[in-house]
Amino acid sequence: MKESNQTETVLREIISHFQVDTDIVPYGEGHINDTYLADSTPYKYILQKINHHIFQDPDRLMENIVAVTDYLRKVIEKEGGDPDRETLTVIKTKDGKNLYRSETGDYYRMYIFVDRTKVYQMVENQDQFYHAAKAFGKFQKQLSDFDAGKLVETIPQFHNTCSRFEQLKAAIQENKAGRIDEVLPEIEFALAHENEISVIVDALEKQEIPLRVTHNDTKLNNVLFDEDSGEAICVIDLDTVMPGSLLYDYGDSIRFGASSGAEDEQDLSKIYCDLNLFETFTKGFLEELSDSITPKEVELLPFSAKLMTYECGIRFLADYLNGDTYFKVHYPGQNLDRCRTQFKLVADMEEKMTQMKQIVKKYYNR
Ligand code: ADP
Ligand code: GN1
Ligand code: MG
Repeated sequence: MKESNQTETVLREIISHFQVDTDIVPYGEGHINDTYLADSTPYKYILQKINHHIFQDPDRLMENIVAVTDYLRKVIEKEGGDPDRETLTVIKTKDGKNLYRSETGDYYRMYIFVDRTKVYQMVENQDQFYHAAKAFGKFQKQLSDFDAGKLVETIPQFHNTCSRFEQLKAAIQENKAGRIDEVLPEIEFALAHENEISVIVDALEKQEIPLRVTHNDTKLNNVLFDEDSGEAICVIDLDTVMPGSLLYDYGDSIRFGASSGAEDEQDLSKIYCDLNLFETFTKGFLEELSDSITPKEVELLPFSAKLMTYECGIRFLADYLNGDTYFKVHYPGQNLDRCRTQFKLVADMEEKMTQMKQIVKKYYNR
């Protein structure tokens, strides 16, 4: 994709405020921020325009990220790892800030590009997903003693499925984009699951499961794989690192990575929850966290996969009804396609719940 000359000029101006001098091209497949690769080999950087409609306090957001990555650097060094490759490194602006605010009011940040790594939009083999599980499990372990009080909630109630349900109801009520008649079966499916939406929220509130520092957006494309070893070495996209539940990270990983197809696959006959992938991820995740995970969390693992998938589905549906204002879309019905794959996965997981529970038991037998 080639940026227009005008955008190129703007980006060149933006980059002149950081301590680097390079060319820039659009990069990656995230749904939220605008990402660019700034390449002046051998030095490469990631430049990102932060979506400040979603992240409304970019300064505090960057304070979170700097606090978390500084902490991780020390842990990684102690463990004998390479912090430049195993966590994100923020590049400051020339005047020593974590962000550059452009004249148009946009916020830009820069990271070291972790070179000789790969990102996958879909799992290509079991081994990859096993390594992703280890990476997300390890990430949580490395942050287990991090003072959660230092973190702001960058998006309040991010994984509160009850709030998400209310947002869907408001979207249905308002019908802003006039699309309600197209999505009646999806609305019916969403509303029929109301009795389950509070399970994790309630367990947290009653302290049946602990609040931890979690990533909250554990998609496969938010982890970088080393090109040589094939191992998942660096967890990225740290915008949503906040106090949360381990179940969010596990559930969201399964939602995306254990699906047999792409998030926006239109042929729903191709979409199901792959139990081999489910098992592989569960194994890797529990290997990393077996010392700290609680029995109640273990009990809720299979359900969390279903609930996180459902939650994402209702978010896509609400965004479709609102006129695609949150998630980036590349064609008009993409959010609806995404919603449908998520609901197909939920229905499939419902059928496979007994097997999913058996698999979890196999890797946690205390
Ligand atoms: P979004 O919030 O929009 O998902 P991400 O932070 O996940 O944005 O970045 C989008 C993509 O850019 C990632 O999936 C990955 O391919 C790439 N990327 C981001 N940061 C780095 C980095 N430091 N090194 C290498 N690639 C990166
Ligand atoms: C967004 O930024 P990205 O593409 O990694 C979203 C996640 C959703 C995901 C669905 C901040 O993730 O919550 O699960 O899309 N991130 C935010 O693919 O809303
Ligand atoms: Mg991302």
